[in-house]
Amino acid sequence: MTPTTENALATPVGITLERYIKRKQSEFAYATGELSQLLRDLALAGKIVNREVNRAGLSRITGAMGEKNVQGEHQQRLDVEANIRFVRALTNGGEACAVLSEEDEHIIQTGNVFGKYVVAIDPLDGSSNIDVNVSIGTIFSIYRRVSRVGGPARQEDFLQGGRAQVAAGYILYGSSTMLVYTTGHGVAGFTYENSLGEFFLSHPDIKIPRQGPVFSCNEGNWFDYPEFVRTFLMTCKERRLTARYVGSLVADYHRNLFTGGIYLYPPTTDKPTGKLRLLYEGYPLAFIIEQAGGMAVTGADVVLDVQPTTDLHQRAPLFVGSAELVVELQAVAAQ
Ligand code: AHM
Ligand code: MG
Repeated sequence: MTPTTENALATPVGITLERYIKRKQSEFAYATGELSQLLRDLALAGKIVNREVNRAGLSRITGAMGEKNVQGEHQQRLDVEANIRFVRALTNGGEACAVLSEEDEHIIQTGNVFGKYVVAIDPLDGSSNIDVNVSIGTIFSIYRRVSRVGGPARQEDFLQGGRAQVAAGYILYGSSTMLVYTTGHGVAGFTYENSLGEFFLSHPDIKIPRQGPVFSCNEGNWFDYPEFVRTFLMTCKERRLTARYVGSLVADYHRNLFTGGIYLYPPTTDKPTGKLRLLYEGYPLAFIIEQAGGMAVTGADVVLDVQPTTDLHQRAPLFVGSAELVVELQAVAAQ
């Protein structure tokens, strides 16, 4: 074997998600295979949602449902479809005893009372982009339950705080579909191969650059942003950073993860705690970014250190991305 062939075989790039999860199982805090199964279940639902997203224009599943979700936001058909797919996969998989979804006010008990994990999920994020063929995503966060195994899950299982997450990830339905996740040992990215129906490892150890050229926020809210945010954004412009904003959190986050940059969803006059949800948006994306060498804050405070209240759907401001940019923002916020 030539040295090049040998290197190519040693590097795990190109192995399937299945195989990767199996290889990495020993790194999990509780290496019994249950968390591995949970990740497989999420990937399976992700494949199904990917299929629905891909043919959305053809299968009459775009458009509004005419209903509002727990956040008072209009539900899109695909939002509802994605929610059903993920909850079903987690129910059938058997490892999750409960699911907290953006689409449902209350915890969903899966009936798997012996399941040791709970999953908080935004099944399809970026609602305003669903009908217009722009990238959207799924975000998930996994905890080991603290309630008694054998009984129903409880609210406390979901309110352990960001540092208690055992795994977190997202799926980006973009120009290619990717699954990116962490179990606290770095961040790995998998690209979906449509014709084979498999996720393959494409980005084994993702690190975000310490600095970056991009700032991402909805500048239409400028006059509703607090002073510290406007001060920070002015410095970005003075340094000629580039503005990039898709309006789908996963897409904006994913781009900045690779290019370096900062994503901002600040408090606004209307929404004093911001728009994004702490349990299934802020915490998981903060866990991933820290594992990738970046940072996430809510202003002066580090996202993963924020103590949750009792509101499962609580919101928190989010500033996330390259460490140096986030530290700068945090310093301005603390003044
Ligand atoms: P959603 O959960 O209703 O999809 O809202 C979350 C989305 C994020 O994906 C995105 O970053 C943000 O809302 C965009 O909000 P805005 O339109 O206010 O800029
Ligand atoms: Mg959403």
